[in-house]
Amino acid sequence: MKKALIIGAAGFVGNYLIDHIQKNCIWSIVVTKMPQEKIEKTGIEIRDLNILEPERIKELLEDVRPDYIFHLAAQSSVGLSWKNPGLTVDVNIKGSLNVLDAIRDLDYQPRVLLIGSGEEYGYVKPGEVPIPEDNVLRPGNVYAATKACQNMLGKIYSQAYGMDVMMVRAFNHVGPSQAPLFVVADFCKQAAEIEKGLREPVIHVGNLSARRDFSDVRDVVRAYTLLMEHGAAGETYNVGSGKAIAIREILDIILAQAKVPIEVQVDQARLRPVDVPVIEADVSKLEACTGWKREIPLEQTIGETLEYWRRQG
Ligand code: A2R
Repeated sequence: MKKALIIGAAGFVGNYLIDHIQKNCIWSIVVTKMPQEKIEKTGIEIRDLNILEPERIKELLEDVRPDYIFHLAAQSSVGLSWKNPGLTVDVNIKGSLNVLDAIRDLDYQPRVLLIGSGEEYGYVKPGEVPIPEDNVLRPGNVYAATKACQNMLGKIYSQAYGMDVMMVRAFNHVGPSQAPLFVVADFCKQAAEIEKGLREPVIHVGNLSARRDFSDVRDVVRAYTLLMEHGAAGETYNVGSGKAIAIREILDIILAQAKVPIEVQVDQARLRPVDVPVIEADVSKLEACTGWKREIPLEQTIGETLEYWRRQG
């Protein structure tokens, strides 16, 4: 039986990746989390790991000896990357390098999937959409720059040391339990609180014209496991829906599903210093390699995310 290691599994995606592997793959699962985090799952082995401690990564890998490594650990918020660029660089670049170096020291070669971001493409020109993997990278924020760097390091380690490292660029993924730092969760939380009478009937929003490529997190983790089985070393794969949608349209879906009338108010504090007008993935490489197709429509994801927030508190 193959053994999968998920580094950084206590986050939003890790939770869904564990569920997907348990239901669909005949793999044993070891996961890592930060010491202060909690993972409430059965049937998996749970370890503590901070990827800024290289010796601990080596000890863990030598002990666990995984066949497959999903590297999810990251400072994953664009907003926080403006406020704390140093931490974002440390975790997303130095932390990922620590993981790669520890894998390089092993006496065998596990398969590795480094999770990057569609944000790496940054300032995309109109003629470049949908964006293929070999598009020029023009990162527009600190988070994006660190993920672009992680991608380059993965490629370099694959070429220079013959390591079995693959990279993905995941576009926006959403679903129940995502932190309200991210736009869909933020809007759904506000809408649910308005329904409960906990706040005035006004949703506070940032830039509504930006177009982004949103997928259900369950479609995204399915792509990750398929790539682990079928992807090629040194390659980068876009993971997204292939269809950009304006944040305004997302908001309209939420307002249509809300049980009470809600007013929309643009809030200056929510406008980021830099924003990129359109990001949309070309997912043909992923589809050709794995046979993956998007399965869950956005309306369903938003409905379930709204339900999740209605159940909170
Ligand atoms: O920041 P925390 O305490 O929530 O922990 C996050 C964890 N993490 C770390 N793990 C090990 N060593 C570190 N130095 C370290 N710093 C942070 O990585 C969190 O539990 C996990 C990432 O989960 P989320 O922030 O919920 O990200 P999500 O949405 O699961 O995204 C997974 C991957 C990331 O690489 C994103 O950049 C990409 O997919 O989109």
